[in-house]
Amino acid sequence: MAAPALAKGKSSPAAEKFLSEPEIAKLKRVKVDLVAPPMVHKHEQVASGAPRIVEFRMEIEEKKMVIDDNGTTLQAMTFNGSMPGPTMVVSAGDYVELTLVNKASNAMPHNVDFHAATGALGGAKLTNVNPGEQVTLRFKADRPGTFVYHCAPEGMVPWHVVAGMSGTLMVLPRDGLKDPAGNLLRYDTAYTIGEFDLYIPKDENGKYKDYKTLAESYGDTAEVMRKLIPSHIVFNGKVGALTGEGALKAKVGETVLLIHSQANRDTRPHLIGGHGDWVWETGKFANPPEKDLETWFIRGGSAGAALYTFKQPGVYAYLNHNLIEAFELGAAGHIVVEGKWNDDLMKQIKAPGPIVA
Ligand SMILES: [Cu+2]
Repeated sequence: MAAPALAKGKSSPAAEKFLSEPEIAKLKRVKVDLVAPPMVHKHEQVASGAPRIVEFRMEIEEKKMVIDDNGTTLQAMTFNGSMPGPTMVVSAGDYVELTLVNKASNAMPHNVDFHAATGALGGAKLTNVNPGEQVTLRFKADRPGTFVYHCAPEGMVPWHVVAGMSGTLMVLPRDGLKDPAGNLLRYDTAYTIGEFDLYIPKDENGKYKDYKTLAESYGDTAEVMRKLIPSHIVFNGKVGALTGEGALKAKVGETVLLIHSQANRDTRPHLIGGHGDWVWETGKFANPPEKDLETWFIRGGSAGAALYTFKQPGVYAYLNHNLIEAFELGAAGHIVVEGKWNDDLMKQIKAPGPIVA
């Protein structure tokens, strides 16, 4: 039986037993309603039972989105109307069963490639849907970690990805997250951040172009893409999406899991005034996490995860620490933390004042 082996945290392919279709049919089914980023749907951190089939449904929505404070627009493509798409959470050994709906109002064919899945280009070959169609894919989530998923239609892969079609699947170990000594690591809240490098074309006067249709934006966008210099780099769909009203929230003493995906381009997350207490920068939970990181590194085409327990109140910035990408191009958000200040960790001994001779 696969279940006992997985319960011990063994996920090496050699130890794996493959279930037959009748065995899979006997598994318990659970339906999960996805929630919009930066939130993550309710889930258990330690699996309470045997592997299940977890059903998800996502609708693809093409739409024009405003991506900065100057009203610049992106002819975007999204899973469920958001950038990134919603984060899905299962436990290792569970089966993901996704129904992917391509709304009739869309113009393009789409599909989905799960980096967590095995075979058929991540599922992309089995999920090609034209506008007005839907498809259902099942795969075994047999490796723990945070994994990118993204659209990957033949001949148009990078365009669909940089136009917004990516998200994260988090596969938790059945016995939960562990530090290198094997102690259980828990979080109080999980937030999901998707970082997007955008390539908005400019007209002859240097102004960003606005397109009436998705298809019209393609040629110019591909030209900008080939230069490899993004016009904007944003968290969750827009410059400032995670600031002000959209800022993430926490309390002193609270442990937060920050999931960070980048489907196309490298990034280097950093929490100003904080750290990564435990970080899986390559995002795969069977590997021991690193501790005390100032800045970590998410490879383009992956998702990573960092745990942090807040010790001081205040407004923190969470950003890509190429500071030009953060402050000029948009890759920055805020975490507003309530609680009591700790003078032992930091104290202003003398406030700024005139220089004393
Ligand atoms: Cu697509």
